[in-house]
Amino acid sequence: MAENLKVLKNESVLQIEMDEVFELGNRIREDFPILKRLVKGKPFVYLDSAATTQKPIQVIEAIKNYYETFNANVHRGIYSIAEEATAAYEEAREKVARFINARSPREIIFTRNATEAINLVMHSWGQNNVQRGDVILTTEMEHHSNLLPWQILSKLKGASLEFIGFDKEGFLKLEEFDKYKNKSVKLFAFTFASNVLGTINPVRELVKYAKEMGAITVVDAAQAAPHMPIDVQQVDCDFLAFSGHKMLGPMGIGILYGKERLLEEMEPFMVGGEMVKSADFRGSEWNDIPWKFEAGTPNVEGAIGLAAAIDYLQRIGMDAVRRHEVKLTEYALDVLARMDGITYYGPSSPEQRCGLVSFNLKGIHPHDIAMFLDNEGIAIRAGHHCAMPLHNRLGIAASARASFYIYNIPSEIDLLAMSLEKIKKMLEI
Ligand code: C6P
Repeated sequence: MAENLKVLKNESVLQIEMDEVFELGNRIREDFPILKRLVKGKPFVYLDSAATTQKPIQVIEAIKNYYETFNANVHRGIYSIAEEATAAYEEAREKVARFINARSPREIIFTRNATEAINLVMHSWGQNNVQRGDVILTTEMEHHSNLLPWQILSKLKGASLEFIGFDKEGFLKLEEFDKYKNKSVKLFAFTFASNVLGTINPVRELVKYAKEMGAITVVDAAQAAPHMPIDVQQVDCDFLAFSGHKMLGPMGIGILYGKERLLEEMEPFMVGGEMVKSADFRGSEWNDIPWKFEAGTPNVEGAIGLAAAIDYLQRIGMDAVRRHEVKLTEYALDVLARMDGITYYGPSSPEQRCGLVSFNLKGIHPHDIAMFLDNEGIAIRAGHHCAMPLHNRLGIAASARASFYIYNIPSEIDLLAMSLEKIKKMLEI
């Protein structure tokens, strides 16, 4: 079926030179078995990678190989396959550390997902460092995962929760930081890239603002780590969270990066097996970092799958991944901007956004758009994308969202555009 999509190249509704984008997308599509299936009898067009990405055969095989040849619990057994499993689990940690240029694998904690990583910071750092009268600062463009934990912490501690707003183009209003210069801001939590607006925030600059205020930084990189090179030493954030399933890896594995000094000082998030050096009936001595934060049997399969995903991405190169998405986004914005009745949200420059476009079509609810598109074999997301306050700020209840990854090609955007035109014709809008 990938063939059908390739053929469309010459029939593009818009003639933009996209050879590089076609080349990467077409070259790797073969690695993704799911992209060969039909949906409703049509070639499957997957435009929901911001929710979760599809998995290449190399990741599926790595997990299968683990279960077929060295499945065992880690850090416990002293027999061969347990040592092999432990080595693979710890190698995955080293790979993640290199992927984001952490100083040491000790700064990498395996969690279930980005959500759990942020909750870990809220419990283990926030509960012991935030006090009555302090300010917890975040932004108006956060996913619920980087908002609700701070709502809870501010209530528990009597701290005030404050927000940096965004302008009409979807950029943070940096001048609003001035208001907080003389306040006791303890923590600034913000998204690297918005899952609705697509905006890529000036992370290095935001970290600098936070430092000037004496606040620690929590960066939600769920929509950034899969899509562009990230260097935590250069960004200089204190914590950074992301999920494996949004970057070709399996579900149930996520990452919390934390600066070693902070992790050393923090109390564990959960307690139980694995995370202690010794225990007696009345007390226990915590394990070293990062294991202090990994209570219970970890997701070994997830770590191994994530390592295979990182290998895959690095073979392509994160710069090439980013270039591919910028071009696809440029193409999508161009196509959508030419259509009557479409409003899209976020920056107009593809260089300042990640590979997703949220939009509305006048006269039709986003859920109906998504249902209609499903009949055409096209998967997009519709709703509030777990960012209800952001949608309130935009003055809308919901949006439709098309999001892209390395396996997408411009002809899929053409199909999206043609199907949207069909909806308009059918509904006479
Ligand atoms: N956004 C989306 O369709 P988890 O669920 O923990 O893997 O990721 C949470 C999360 C945190 N921050 C941002 C910016 C996100 O986009 C997400 C996940 C998906 O937009 C699922 S709601």
